[in-house]
Parts: sequence; structure tokens; C-alpha cells
Amino acid sequence: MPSRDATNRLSALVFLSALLALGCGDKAAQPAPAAAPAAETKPAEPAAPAPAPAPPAADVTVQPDAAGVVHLTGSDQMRYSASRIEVKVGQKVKLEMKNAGALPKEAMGHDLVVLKAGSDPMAFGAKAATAKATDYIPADAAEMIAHTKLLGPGESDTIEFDLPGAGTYPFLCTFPGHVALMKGVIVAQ
Ligand SMILES: [Cu+2]
Repeated sequence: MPSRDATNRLSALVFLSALLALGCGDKAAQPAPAAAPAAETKPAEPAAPAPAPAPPAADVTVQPDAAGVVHLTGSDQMRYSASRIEVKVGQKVKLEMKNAGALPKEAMGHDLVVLKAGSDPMAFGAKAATAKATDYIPADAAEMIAHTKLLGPGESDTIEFDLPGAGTYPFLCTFPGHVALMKGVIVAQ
């Protein structure tokens, strides 16, 4: 005859087994929990830093070549070949801008306009976009230091100009809609 202790232990085991079976049965019988909105109930993650905006042009820096000329191109993808031009302060800037694209000038013309330090290229671009009669060089261009011609595919223009001193001078393409992607800076140091 089993001792009272053993009987108790046995009863406890049976009870536990029953409980476990019940638990499992319960789970199986229940419908899958209605798609737990895990994503929604997750505590809000700390605001991720906003992704950096795409650079306006190829993130490339150019300097004058051995002959002292800065070369820049514009493409059918509405990009300059560089977004930063570095020159020595006090030196005349010689810049050759070429439209390296193939699309017609009326659809994808490019120029390069240099503005005084502190000017807003977006505001200037908006103003210039309305000046179709003058190839998008506005009559009121007090901010402008120099500009190339408006260039069609394969065309180029070389300009020479002086910068008033050390500083950062914005440049842009004034063909309508291009300034958003076609702008950069000339850094004189
Ligand atoms: Cu352009």
C-alpha cells in the first residue's frame, strides 16, 4: 500500500498534468489571436533623424587644372559634374562650362550663374525662370557676379571673373526647374 505521502504526490502530479492538458487544449481551441497589432502597440521609437537630403549634384569638388581652368559639365540628368569649386582667393576664376547632354536646348539647356556670397540660389532661380526672353538671366540681377551663356547639347562657354574676396559663392543653373538639382558653391580661400 503506498504511503500517504506518495499518494499526495501522485495526486499533485495528476492535477498538474490535467492542468497542463487543459492549458494546452485551451490554447489549441482558441482562434489565433486576431493579428496582434504589434507594430501599433510598440512604444513609439525615438524619432529617427530625418534622412539627409540627396546632395544637389555629384558630391564632387573641383579645382583649376594645370592651365588654371575649372571644368564643369551639365548633364541630361540635370546635374553638374561637381557641387563645389575651390579657388585661391584673389585669383581670377577661369571657368569652362559644357553641356555634356544630348537633349535639345529647349528641353534641357544649362548655364552657370555665380552669385554674391549670401545670395539665395533658390530665390534667384525662381526669378530667373521667368526671364525666357533673355535666356533666363533676369533683368534684376544685382546678386549676380558672372554667368555663362545658356548652352545646348555639346556647347560650351568659358568665362573669367573676379570674386570680391574669401568666401562661399553660390552658383546655379537658371534653366526653369533646374536649380533644385543644379547648384553648388565656389569657395575662395
Ligand atoms: Cu540646367
